[in-house]
Amino acid sequence: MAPDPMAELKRQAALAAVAHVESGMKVGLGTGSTAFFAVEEIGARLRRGDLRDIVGVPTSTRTAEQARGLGIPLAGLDALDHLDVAIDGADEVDPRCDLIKGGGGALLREKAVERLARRLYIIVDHGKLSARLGTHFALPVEVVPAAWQREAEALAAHGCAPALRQGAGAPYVTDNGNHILDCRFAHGIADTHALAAALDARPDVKAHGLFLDMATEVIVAAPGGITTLRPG
Ligand code: A5P
Repeated sequence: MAPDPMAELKRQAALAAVAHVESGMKVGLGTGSTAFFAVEEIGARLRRGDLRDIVGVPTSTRTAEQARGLGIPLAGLDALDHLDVAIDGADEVDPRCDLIKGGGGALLREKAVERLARRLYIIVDHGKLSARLGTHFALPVEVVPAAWQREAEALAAHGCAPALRQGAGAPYVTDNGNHILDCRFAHGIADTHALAAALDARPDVKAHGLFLDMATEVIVAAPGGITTLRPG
């Protein structure tokens, strides 16, 4: 089968991020098709003996299963007060290195894990870059299931069209038992910090996909090679 060029870009970005992982580190393990390659590479380096004494903190049940299958020792968030690094993908990245995440539904744990990381490496292909967040990707907002309609109305007041994410014939349920509203903004999100503050203040919003001021580096893979973006 011919290699998938997009998968190859994701793999290259993942390898560049895993190069920052050293023996003895506590590592946040992201979720998604790009983070998958990073987890695979950490497993391979452990098997070869190039890395030792790694503790991984997974951001989803999917990633936990993958990491277990590769023999990566895991810990829960409760067991640690910080992580040395975390590596994860993103759905959209702006020039400030702010992100939309949560396309894979793992946003709540991703944010909880990645907040504890001293360095957060975001790995993307060049198609994820955007002048303004929300232009290309709907913003995922994780809400308490019983309150989804009220939350959808409140979100619409911010100028977006929220849609309840569907799974197999029923609303999608996250690892935390919540639903997701995917919020499409016709012209992108004008003020990401104001929107994040408004969402953070709503008790029935359990997480949102705006990851602001969190990435240390964004590693971007394009056909011409790898570039690294830094905030500021
Ligand atoms: C998972 O909830 C997401 O935040 C992913 O990290 C993000 O959607 C990127 O996924 P891909 O690498 O599959 O595009």
